[in-house]
Amino acid sequence: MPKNFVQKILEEHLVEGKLVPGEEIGLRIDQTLTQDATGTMAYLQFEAMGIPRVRTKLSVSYVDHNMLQTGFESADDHRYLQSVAAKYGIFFSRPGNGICHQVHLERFGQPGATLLGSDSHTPTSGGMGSLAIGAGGLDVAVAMAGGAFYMTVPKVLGVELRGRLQPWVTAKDIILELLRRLTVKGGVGKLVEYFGEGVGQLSVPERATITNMGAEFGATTSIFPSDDRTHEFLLAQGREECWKPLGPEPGATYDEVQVIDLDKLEPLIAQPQSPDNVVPVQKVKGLKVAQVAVGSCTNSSFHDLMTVAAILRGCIVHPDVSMVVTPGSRQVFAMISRAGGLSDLIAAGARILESACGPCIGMGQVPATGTVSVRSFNRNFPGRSGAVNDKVYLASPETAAACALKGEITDPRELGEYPVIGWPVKFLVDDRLILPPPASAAGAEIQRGPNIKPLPLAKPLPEKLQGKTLIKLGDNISTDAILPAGSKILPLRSNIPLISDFVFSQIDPSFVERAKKAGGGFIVGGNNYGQGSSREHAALAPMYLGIRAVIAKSFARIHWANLVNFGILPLVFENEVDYVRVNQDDKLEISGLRKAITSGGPLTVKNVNRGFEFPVKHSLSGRQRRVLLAGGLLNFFRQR
Ligand code: MIC
Ligand code: SF4
Repeated sequence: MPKNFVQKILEEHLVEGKLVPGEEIGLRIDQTLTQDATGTMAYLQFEAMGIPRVRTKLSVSYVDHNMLQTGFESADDHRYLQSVAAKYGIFFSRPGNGICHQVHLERFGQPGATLLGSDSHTPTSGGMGSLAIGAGGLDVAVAMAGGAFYMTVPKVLGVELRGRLQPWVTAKDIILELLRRLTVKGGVGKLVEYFGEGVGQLSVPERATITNMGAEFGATTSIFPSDDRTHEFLLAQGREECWKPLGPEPGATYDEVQVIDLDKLEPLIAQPQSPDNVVPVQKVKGLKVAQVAVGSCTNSSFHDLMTVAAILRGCIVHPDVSMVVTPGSRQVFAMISRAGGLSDLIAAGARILESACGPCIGMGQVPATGTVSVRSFNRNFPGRSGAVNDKVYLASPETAAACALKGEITDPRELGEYPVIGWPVKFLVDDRLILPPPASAAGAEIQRGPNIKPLPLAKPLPEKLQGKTLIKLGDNISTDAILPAGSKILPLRSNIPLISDFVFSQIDPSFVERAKKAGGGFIVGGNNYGQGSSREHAALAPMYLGIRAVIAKSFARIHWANLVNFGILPLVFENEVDYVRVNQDDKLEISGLRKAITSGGPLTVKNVNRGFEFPVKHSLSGRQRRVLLAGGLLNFFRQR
């Protein structure tokens, strides 16, 4: 049978298991990336493995999240990361060089390679034909140590792009349309491959906007073929030697197919507070806007920012709007400056921020109370902007720029002629902010500031678990809800004892005190528990507070794997009615745990208060069951 592109890359990198949907496989990882907010943990874990040098073909450490440096913590972390990179053979992208995904696409991504990143938007590099997967820091640490990356073989969803995009309709609208169709959980357990005549129309950065935001429907990753457009991009980046033509074999098939008629698409927008709450811009037009933000790893390429600059040229941002722009990388920043786009943005009154994640992760620019913020970003989960009841809308840079000019939600097609920006034949290449690792680690010393606290480890799984249901949650709880980011909490990412005080702080400020008093307990969740970010802190911090099991209707992929890695049992209600029958403060008990986990046998939870029992299941592989018995992946790795 002719193979699709995903099957070809999986086959080439398979080191364990069989390529049968639902089975666990081990993949060889060619490249890794980390960012500072997840990287410190990943490298503490790597250090604990006692391996002298990374064993990947390429590993890069980026600094882009924790940039405000409101205290000493983040600067200390950055120094730690730089010293670790030099010691272990890792490239170090200095603060100011840009957002990890944008820079990786520009300078390191490779068609046909596997990339594992400690950030959920790692699939951005799928835009150039890498199989790029987001994971927890510990999985990335294992990959750096030369270990395989384990995942359940997903189904392959083929997305056929037909026809041509109309003026003012963009790559962002393609991915918003898919989110509308699939919802935030519709891609869980799937790999997405784009094909069809419409693919050739999209440049690599536009493809990257699409693969980036595939994270929002929970897909393991998304990928485009490596074709002439990929060649053109790599050539313009001075990296032509990386290019090879790659794609599906003629006649290849997919487990499922979605067809998108590009001609019929119109500008779309995701309403608060979920990226799948998508409607045509027309439907919400006229709504007053107080803030517009253009940037993030989704939409901050040279082309995106030059288009916004052309829209704003000679105009001024509406008096009631605060507009901010974050260029995706230093390359983009320097190029919009040389091309005059930066002056247009400044003249229009846009506030220019450094090349980093910035407001996307709540590092500044918290919107005013009760106001609408339109952002070219990828996530609008409750509270992510920094305001609990925020009203963040997600749209293309074009729609965002139209809103900035008019002061209300505006269909960009009302602006008249679409400004066509040419693609650069040559990008401005200057890698001096990327420090290659020295040939030898001799003399390299790791610099550890006082914010970097030793990594807590879980204990081996006990025979019996008992405790209270500390919290009962609804569907689609994101890791932003479990452990928020923002300028107050993000600097504590290297300090689990301190950051643990913020678990569920936005939804239930009493949670931590209750968990500490009870010495731990259970979390009960709905569907798609743990969607969004890859931050393993959303597992580590609850583990630190004594949580040893989460019982939910279903889990998001990365968080599910993170729970196992840190010794927390992810259990699934066999019958959804039992979810209704469990309440906060109910005392639960699971006995015969080690035996059941060892044998893979059935598990029953006793609700002591209400006097009934209910069955729970799990889809853990044999390897994951051994990891849990050992009390997490690090304990398991050390035992071996
Ligand atoms: C995000 O977009 O939520 C982040 C911040 O980039 C996270 C990583 C993190 O929490 O550090 C992600 O997407 O994985
Ligand atoms: Fe950074 Fe936002 Fe992208 Fe996460 S989604 S990597 S916070 S820009």
